[in-house]
Amino acid sequence: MSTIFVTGHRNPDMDSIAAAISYSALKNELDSGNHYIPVALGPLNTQSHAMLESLGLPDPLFVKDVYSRVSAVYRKPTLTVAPDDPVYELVNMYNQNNPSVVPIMDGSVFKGLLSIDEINRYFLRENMDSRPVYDILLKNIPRVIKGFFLKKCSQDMVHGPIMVGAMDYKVFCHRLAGCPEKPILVVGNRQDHIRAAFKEQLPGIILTGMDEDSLQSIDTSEYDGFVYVSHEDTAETIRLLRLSVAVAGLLVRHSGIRVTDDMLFESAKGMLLDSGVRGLPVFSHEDGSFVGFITRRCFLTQPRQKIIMVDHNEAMQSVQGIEDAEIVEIVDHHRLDAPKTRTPISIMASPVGSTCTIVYDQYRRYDVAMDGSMARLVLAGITSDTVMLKSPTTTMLDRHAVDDICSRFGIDYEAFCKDLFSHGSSLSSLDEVKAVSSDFKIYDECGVRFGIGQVEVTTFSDIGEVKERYIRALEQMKRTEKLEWTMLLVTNVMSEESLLITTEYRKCYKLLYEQKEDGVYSLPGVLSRKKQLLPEITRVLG
Ligand SMILES: [Mn+2]
Repeated sequence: MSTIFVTGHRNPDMDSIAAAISYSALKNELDSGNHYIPVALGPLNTQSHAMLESLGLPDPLFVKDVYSRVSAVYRKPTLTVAPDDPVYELVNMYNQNNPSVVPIMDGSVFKGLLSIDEINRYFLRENMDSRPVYDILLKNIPRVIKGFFLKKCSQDMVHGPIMVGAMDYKVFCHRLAGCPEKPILVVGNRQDHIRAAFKEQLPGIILTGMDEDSLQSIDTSEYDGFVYVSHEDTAETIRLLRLSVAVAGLLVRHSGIRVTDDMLFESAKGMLLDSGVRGLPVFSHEDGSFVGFITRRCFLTQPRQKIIMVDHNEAMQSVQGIEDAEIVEIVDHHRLDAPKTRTPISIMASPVGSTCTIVYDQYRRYDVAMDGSMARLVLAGITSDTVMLKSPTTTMLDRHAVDDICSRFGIDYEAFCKDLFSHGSSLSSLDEVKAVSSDFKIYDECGVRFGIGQVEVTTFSDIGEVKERYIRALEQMKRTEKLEWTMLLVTNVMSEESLLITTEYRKCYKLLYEQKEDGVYSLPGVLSRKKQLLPEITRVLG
């Protein structure tokens, strides 16, 4: 079961939002093996927001990017050890489960990561030239060696090499005297040896092969070290004693490499490979807490977010990190300039007036019934993109889809349009800076850099009272973008005409449009910036 994002383009319009939601619904109906989620790459415009609200539909999920991150690959630990745990337990974990790494946790605090390398290093270090010296936690001895304490000492930990008292008493005394460090003694039932060890105040004595009677005769009153009675034989006692060292002692200090769960897949992979260790701990980017670890195995395959592109097909217009994603389908009505895909995919592209028209056709093709809100949403997408079927991009298929939806759901199309565009509002209700900048395009023609914004309204009646502040916003835009000329095409979608608000420019007098007042021209029948206004501007500049 994969989660597949269905996304429209950046700066989403009504068609993108409606297509993402209605196509997700269709796909969820057709394919129960995956979960399709409509997403938006930015804030919704007022039209889309109002439409979703009136239909009682939730806003699509906002997605910032789809880069592959550590969060998708790191492992949560199933096995952990405490700093004091004996190496014996760690070795058993490796024998039973062969984990890649095992975190040392002091309660909920992360202390370090252990791997088979640290265990190997411990045994290698132990078998170097010089006689090994051990730090042995008293509490670990009964955890590893079957037996009991005859006497505990005041310290929690003892330090020293291990020595066996198997030799002749005189030799033993001589050896003991020659020891640079007092040893932990492992000895059988040899009363002379034991008394000498007490006298020398060795850090600890482990007795092997003792019966009850012999134990009775041992007087520990003058001795400061510990006495442990092992139920194992001497060889086994020594083997286990070496494994009762605490795992914290195995830890090697790391170089301070810090991996967080929001890190990019490729950079974390590089960090792990460069580090030369088997695993690196991963911390939450939010609160810094330890969440898990990464090993090489985590990077064998890159997890890719599956996405369906609707109402666009170019990477530039799509979600950030699309290069990391897997495009599984495209549903669109724009020119084709799609990214290369790794596997064959479905592309439903057609030069119709809106992507929602293609979605409508897909519902018909698979014989899936639209419910009332999905039908109205699709209708809104078609209506918005074709400007109520008036735009030159409108095709028979768009008209047919509108007719069919309206008749099946008893929708009064004129009233529907009025309602949809009523949220386009008037110039006085808009913020002039946002109105100028939200859909602003910069052009360079005949050596002149200029910009044209476009905004949709349902009335021009307030132009007189707002003209000055819109011109000020255009002047500001001209300065910030270092342009020579800035304009705002104010389109009345109800009456199919536009006004052009413009900054002062020496060639304005050449415009063929009727000047209504200073800086405002009337453009009857003009709806498209690209197809209608731009050619006139280019002519004036030429
Ligand atoms: Mn569209």
